[in-house]
Amino acid sequence: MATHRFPEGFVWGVATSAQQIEGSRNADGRGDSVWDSYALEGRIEDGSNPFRACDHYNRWQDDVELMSWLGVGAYRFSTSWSRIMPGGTGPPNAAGLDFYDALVDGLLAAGIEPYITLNHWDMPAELLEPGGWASRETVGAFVEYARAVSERLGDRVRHWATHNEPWCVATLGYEEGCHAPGHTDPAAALRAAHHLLLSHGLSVDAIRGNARDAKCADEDREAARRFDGFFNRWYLDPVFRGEYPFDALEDRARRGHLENGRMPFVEDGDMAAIGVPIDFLGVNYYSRTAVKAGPDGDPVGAPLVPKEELTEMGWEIYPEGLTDILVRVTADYGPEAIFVTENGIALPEESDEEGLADPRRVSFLRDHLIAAHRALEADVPLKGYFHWSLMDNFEWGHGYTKRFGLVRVDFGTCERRPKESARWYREAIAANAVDDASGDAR
Ligand code: IFM
Repeated sequence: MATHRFPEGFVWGVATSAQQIEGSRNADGRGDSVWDSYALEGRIEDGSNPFRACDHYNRWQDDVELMSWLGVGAYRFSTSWSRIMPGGTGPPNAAGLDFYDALVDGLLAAGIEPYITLNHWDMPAELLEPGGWASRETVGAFVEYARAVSERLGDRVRHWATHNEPWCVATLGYEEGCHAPGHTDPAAALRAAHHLLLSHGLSVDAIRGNARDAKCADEDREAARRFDGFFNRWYLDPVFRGEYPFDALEDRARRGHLENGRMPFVEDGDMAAIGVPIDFLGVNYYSRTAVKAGPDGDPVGAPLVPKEELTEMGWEIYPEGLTDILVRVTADYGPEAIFVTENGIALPEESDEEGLADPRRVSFLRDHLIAAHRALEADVPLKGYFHWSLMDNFEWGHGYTKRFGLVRVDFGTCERRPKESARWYREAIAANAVDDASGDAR
């Protein structure tokens, strides 16, 4: 049995997001978010809504205690944009800021470092009026929001991320329509992507000012390039190289997604603003995607032969991909530091009497941590790992049908109970190491 020991100071964490756990929809001046409106339109698979979720807004102290018990050194959460800027613009809602102020203090008192994400998809519903992310006005609104949060919390929070998985916001929200706001307009999705990038670049200064411190045939290879161009490089190239990937731009032009062959919404100075140097890159990894060339050469899903049963999301379990992506982004973009900001698995409700046995999550965790360790051995500047998620929560369009938590949540009573995986993770954190055979479920 080999033991994979992590470096001194490696950050062990768990992650959540505001809309997925907080609930308290209209408490203390909070306004509706685009996801509240989307749920009200009846767009969630199980007919549910995030209005109560895990009731974290009222139970955050219990959740900090849970994290202390786990032994994590860090907690990645998001601030709710619509709690802080209820109408999208105007003065911040003091009660909203107070909530996060108390949470940050509670975390720090427990020795847990807060890692904040400003946009984990819950934009104020009012901002849809001018077009949501498809409108340049949203850029300014986001910068103001980033300023307000960092002004209040920047004296204690050192780690800030602007947007979580911007591809999901732009493509799923504005092109494919399966995420809020549910639009299906590829040109709007390109605008949304640009405004997300620009608001990232323009808010970095505001935050810094406030915060301390398989072998493929050629056509399949071509399809993979196209997929990667829009899924990954469309966001990474502007941030690290100050330009959109030329090949991906040509693909979009060919598909008629540009406006008269151009992107008129890119203004002078935008790309320099987007390319402002960053301190760390957050990588969210769940699975790999295999594509092949469709009839027109564009990427379509390719069949895979998974080694084991797919997850509840229908995703393959492929730990090797975590090593690959970490090594690749290091080689291609040379980030100063990388965190795995999300990695996790949705499983069916546990069938044992207690409802707490989740052996597949244990082996998933173990295998992905070993994959992360391999990346460290390959000189990837990996500084920490955040498991998604601390607890079962509202999984967007799927409602409460997908459970990602280390901690089980009874959605009737909101009672929390650590699953076996939480106990396993706790031991790995305490040892700062993972053994190959530990928790073997197969
Ligand atoms: O729950 C989501 C999270 O909000 C963003 N990343 C993927 C997770 C699982 O689908």
